[in-house]
Order: sequence, then structure tokens, then C-alpha cells
Amino acid sequence: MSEVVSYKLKGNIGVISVNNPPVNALAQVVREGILNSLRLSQQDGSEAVVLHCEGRTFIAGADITEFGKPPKEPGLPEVLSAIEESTKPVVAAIHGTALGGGFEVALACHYRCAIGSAKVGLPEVKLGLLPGAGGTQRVPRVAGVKAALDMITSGNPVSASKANSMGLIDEILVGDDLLDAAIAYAKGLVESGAPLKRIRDIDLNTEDLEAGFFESARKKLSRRARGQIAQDRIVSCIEAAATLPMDEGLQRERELFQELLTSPESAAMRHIFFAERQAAKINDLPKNTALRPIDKVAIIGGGTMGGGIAMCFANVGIPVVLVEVDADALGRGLGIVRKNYNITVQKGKLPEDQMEQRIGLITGTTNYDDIADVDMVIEAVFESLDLKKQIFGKLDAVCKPGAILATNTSYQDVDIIAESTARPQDVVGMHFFSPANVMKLLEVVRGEKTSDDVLATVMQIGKKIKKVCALSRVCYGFIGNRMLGGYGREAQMLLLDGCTPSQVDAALERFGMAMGPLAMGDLAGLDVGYKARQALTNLPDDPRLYRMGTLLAEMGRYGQKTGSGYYKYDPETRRRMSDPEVEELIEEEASKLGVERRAVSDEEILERCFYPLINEGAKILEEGIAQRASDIDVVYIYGYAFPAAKGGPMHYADAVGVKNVYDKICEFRDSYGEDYWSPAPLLKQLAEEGKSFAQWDKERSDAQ
Ligand code: 3H9
Repeated sequence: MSEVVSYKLKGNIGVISVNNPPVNALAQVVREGILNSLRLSQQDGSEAVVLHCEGRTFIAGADITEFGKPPKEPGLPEVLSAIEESTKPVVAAIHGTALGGGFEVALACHYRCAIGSAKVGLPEVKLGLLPGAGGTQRVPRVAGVKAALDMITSGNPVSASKANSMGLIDEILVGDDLLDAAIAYAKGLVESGAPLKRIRDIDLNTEDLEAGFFESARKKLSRRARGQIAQDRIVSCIEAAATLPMDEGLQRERELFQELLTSPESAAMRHIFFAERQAAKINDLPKNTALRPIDKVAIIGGGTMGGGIAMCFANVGIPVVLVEVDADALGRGLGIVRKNYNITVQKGKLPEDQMEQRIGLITGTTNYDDIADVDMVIEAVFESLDLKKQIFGKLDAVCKPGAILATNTSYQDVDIIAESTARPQDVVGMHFFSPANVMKLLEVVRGEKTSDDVLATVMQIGKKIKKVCALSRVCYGFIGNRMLGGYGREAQMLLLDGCTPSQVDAALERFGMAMGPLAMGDLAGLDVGYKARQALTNLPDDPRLYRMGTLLAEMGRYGQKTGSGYYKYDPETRRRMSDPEVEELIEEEASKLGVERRAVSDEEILERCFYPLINEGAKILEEGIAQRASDIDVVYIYGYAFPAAKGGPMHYADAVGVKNVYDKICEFRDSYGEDYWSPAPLLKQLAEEGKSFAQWDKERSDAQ
């Protein structure tokens, strides 16, 4: 028997222990080990069997690295059948997170016990999959169709106590030692003559389901699915649970799981799963780099951004001091924080006493001397290099030695900011995305002199405040905003070439973007882009460039905040509507500029908008601004709402074929000129070598 899974008899209880760090994933050796252990348990003097895991968690799911490779025996369904058919009760003892296939193993057991801090869930949908080992058939039998649908389509785990109330966990264990408590529970079952409880034997109650329930569930989910098919297939599986005998339901689940496993959506989402974890790793940082303790943080600037960042820290129990220039501004800042928390409370997502606790962790000051003792400062004032330099000079004077001095700048040069202190090694960029308390991305910007321990600490604190971190070197706009330039430019050029705003946005929204670039411009404010462009000195002298955005801003049509921009907005509902006035204006401008308008296909819209992203991404890679192509994908998924089902722009390039992207860019260069369409040397190289960005990442990682 493998050492990864061991079996021992403890009195009259057989104990199967899984030990496959870090998360006890169900690799082949684990599946085989459990199967062999079960066989032993059927032949010895045990009267019940406990299945438990060593380390930090119960089984966290199938081994995702095995997906896409030839299957290895035994499959998980075989293991689950063996558990279910055991002649002695099998008890799952859960701690940490029992997820996906891990929770499905537990559901095949006759009883489930868990410690109070445990969580259980079926997160497969987040990988573009569905629970493929009975989850869609067993959960509805226990918890009902509606609760099952909610759990499986959201993919969110539930606490042990919630699972207990849903019937998914039979017993919450007390006591310090999980295994002792689970053995005691199993002994109790034996003594009381508890039956072999199999979920498959439960009759599913469908009485409370209104007619057409599954159809309307499908419709509702398709609105939020953004190009993903998994939700739809999950509904089909649960429908099968409600209408077919167990084994036929399992068969249906198996077929649909296999379909999803080979889908491009799931490949993209699995790519992102690993990319996200990889992005937190800094290639040249020694593994044992010491971390600086972060027990108290200051935020300079209590605007929307500063307030949102303060909430991120308060949410995980870290005290924050908000610094503003005067009492009024401070009052406004603290007011924004309270308002945001109130919204969360009203949505029922946060109990009121917890809100007060969190708000209690945020204090305010107008005096820099009050932040002399903090471990980390994050400057979040508006984008003025002079102002930022002044602030960092002040911070240098008041902050204790070793304090991390971070700037939340979106564009400014972190090295220049660092030079306004005598401790550039302590200066780093922490680029949050708005609203900072909601958006998951944190771009960590490594200055020329940023020290290793500052970087390691920021990566760790980023994870603690529940952000997904990606490292960028210093350049204008860092990874995300730098790439965005060409995307916005082409969206506007397409208007002159023949599109309406809604045609451009709709094509990109059908692709899966949460919002098209023109609607996004209206949301952010067309005045913002207008002002930012005025500060740029190196733009090509081309009257077509950003023509419509500039015109609309000059007309005072700033977007949603003025009720009109590329679109008109209903003052009550903020619903966007096409504006014939804008369409006329576009036609007039095109004719003034001598652009002959023509019909533009959706395909061209996608290519014109996304290929500049990919091309700039390739330049960012060859300049060493990003460590990996997959980091760029992480930035776009978590910071710019690129659809997860497409895996980020670089993965999308791989899916389309790097050579196809390169050829198209060359074609655009020939039609529209070199200013906007000069292919990145790395793109050319990969196209010529027939390689993908994923291969490029792998080769570099292998060489390290
Ligand atoms: C499934 O189960 C399908 C079945 O229904 C049907 C089958 C027939 N496999 O996240 P962390 C690695 S689908 C392989 O940083 P944390 C991860 O890459 C699966 N590797 O830890 C990382 O590696 P590295 C359903 C995995 O403490 C390391 O473990 N299950 C897997 O922050 C640490 O991970 C899921 O979707 C895996 N399943 O969070 C659960 N999981 O160190 C996915 C993790 O080299 N996992 N790794 O970068 C998670 O959500 C989190 O890992 C967990 C721990 C919450 C468990």
C-alpha cells in the first residue's frame, strides 16, 4: 500500500489516513490507496471505518493537474462505489475544506462529521466543470433541489454549521483532536446499531418545485454565465437527479462532466486557477525571505480609493489610520467607508455588529505624526507626481525605520517617487483597482531598489487581504493600464470606420466582457481619459486618434455622470440607450476626416480591440515588465473583467493561434500603418517558431 494513504485498526474502528500535501488532492495514488484500504477494512475486525486526512485540510478535490491527461485507474466513481458498498459504516471526518471530489467522497460515506471551522462545497463550476462524482445527484437528495442548485452553480463553500443544517453534515465534532473525536463518533454509531445510511437510497422530494423550474433556472443562470456552459449543464444534471433513477442520473452527470472537461472554457479556467497561484511567486526571490510584520497600516487619502483600501485591511482585522488634509475631508472619507459597509449589511452579507467592529478598526487623523508607529503606509491621493513626491518626503521624515512605503499610483514612476525618500528600498507600488474593497487584483510594482523582504511581505499581505497579486516592473501604466491603450484606441477608431457604439460594445459583451469599452468610458467619465491624454506628449499626430472621446468630452458629455456620453442614460434607472445624435456626429466626423464608413464584422471588432492587448502584452514580456504571460492573464481577469472562460488575453492568443494573431496584426499594419500596428518581436518570434505563450512560460520556468 502507498504511504500516501495508510490503514490502521484502532480498537474496533478502521482508520484510513490520507496524506498527500498540500491539499490532499485525489491523485491516482490516493484513489488507489483508499480503495485498497477499504478492501482491508472489509476483512478485519473493524466495525466501522473513519476516513480522515493529515495536514491542513480534508481532500480538496480531484487533482486538477491530471485533467487533460489520459485517465488512470481507478477512477473516482469506482472508489465511491466501494465506499458506498462497504458492509461497515464509513465515516468521513472533515477539517479544513472538503471540496469538489473531496466532498463527493464524503457524500458517498454513510456518515459525515466535521469540526466547526470546516467548510464544504462543490467549486467545480469555477473551473468550468461540474461535480463529476455524484455531487449533482447526492446533494439534491439530501438538501433539496433549490439548495443544491444554488450551492453547485455558485461554487461557494458553506460552513460546517450551515452544512449541518442542510443535512449534508451529520455531526459537528467537539474536542481538540479531530481523529479521536471522529473515532468516538464512529464508536457511538456502532454501539447504537446505526444503519448503513446511503444517500442514493433517499427519495428526492420535488413537490415544492414549480412548473418550468429548470427552464427558468437555465434562463436566469445564462445571464450571469458570460460565455460559460457549465451552469447550463449543472441544471441538466440536477434535473436528471429529480427525474431519473440514481444510476441513470450518475450516468448523465458523467457524460456532461466529460463534455465540460474537454471544453475550451474549462481549459481556460483551469489555466487561470494555476496562473493565479503562480502569479504570487516572484522568480528571483529566495523562498525563505524573512517577512516584515504588518500589524497596523496607514492610508494617505480618504477618497473612494483610500476608503476602499482601508476596508480591505479592516475586513481582516488589521487596524488602519486614514490620513486626510483637513477634518472635512476626513469626515467625508470615513463617511464613504460607513456607506459602503452599510450597503453590504443591507444586502445581508455582513452582520451589523461585525460592521461596527470593522469600522472601529479605522481611525482618522490630519496629523502625519500620528502614523509614526505604523508598519505600512499606502498613499492613495490623486495622480500628481509632485504631490506624491511631497507626501513620500513627509513619510520618510515621520515613519519608523522598516515601515513599508507603498504608492497606489496607476501610472506614475515608482522609482521617481522612491527617490524622494532616503529609503528607496522600502518603497513599492500597490496598485489597487476600483472599487478597492471589491476588485480582486493587486498589481505589486517592483521599483529598481525595492528590497526582497518588502516584496515578499507585500505579496503575503496581499493574499491576507484576499487579493490576487501579480508583479509588475515599473513602466507607464504598469501591466494592465499600459495594455489598455490600444484597446480603447481601436474601439474609438471602429466608430469612424463604420460602427455604432452599441455595435462595438455588444460584440465585446457577447465575447464575455462585463462591459464594452465605450460603455466603460461612460462609466469612468470621458473627461478622465481626455485629461489623461492631454498630459501625454508622445501621441502620434493623427486627427482620428481618440476623436470621438475627445469631441464628446469637449461637448460636456462625460458619460453616466452627466447623463450622456457615447450613450444616453435614463436618469432614474441609469439604463443605457443608443443616441442618434452621437451616431450622426460620428458620421459627420468620419466624412470630415475623409474616412469611408463601411460594414464592420464582429470578428473584426474583436481582432481590432484584443490584438493590441496581446501585442502590448508580448512587448511587456520581452521587456521583463511581467514575469510570465500567465501573470498578464491574471491581471486582465481580476482587474479588467476579461471573461474567465477565455482565460485572459495571452491564453486567448494561444487558443486563436499566436501565428494567426501575428498575421492579422501584420495585415492591420499594412492597412492602418505602423504607428498603431507594429508587431512585437516576441510575437513574431513565437509565430515563426510555432510556439504558444504557455510554451514560452514553461521554457522559461524550466530554465530557472
Ligand atoms: C473536482 O474535484 C472534480 C470532481 O468533481 C470530479 C472528478 C471525477 N489539484 O490554493 P492554494 C495546489 S475539480 C491539484 O495556494 P490555499 C495549488 O495549485 C476540483 N493541485 O492553497 C497550490 O500549488 P502550488 C475541485 C491543487 O490554502 C497548492 O495546492 N476542487 C489543487 O490558499 C496550494 O493551493 C477545487 O477546485 C487541486 N485540486 O487554498 C479546489 N488544489 O503551491 C481547488 C490546490 O504549487 N483548491 N492545489 O502553487 C482550492 O480552492 C484551494 O487550493 C484550497 C486551499 C481552498 C483547497
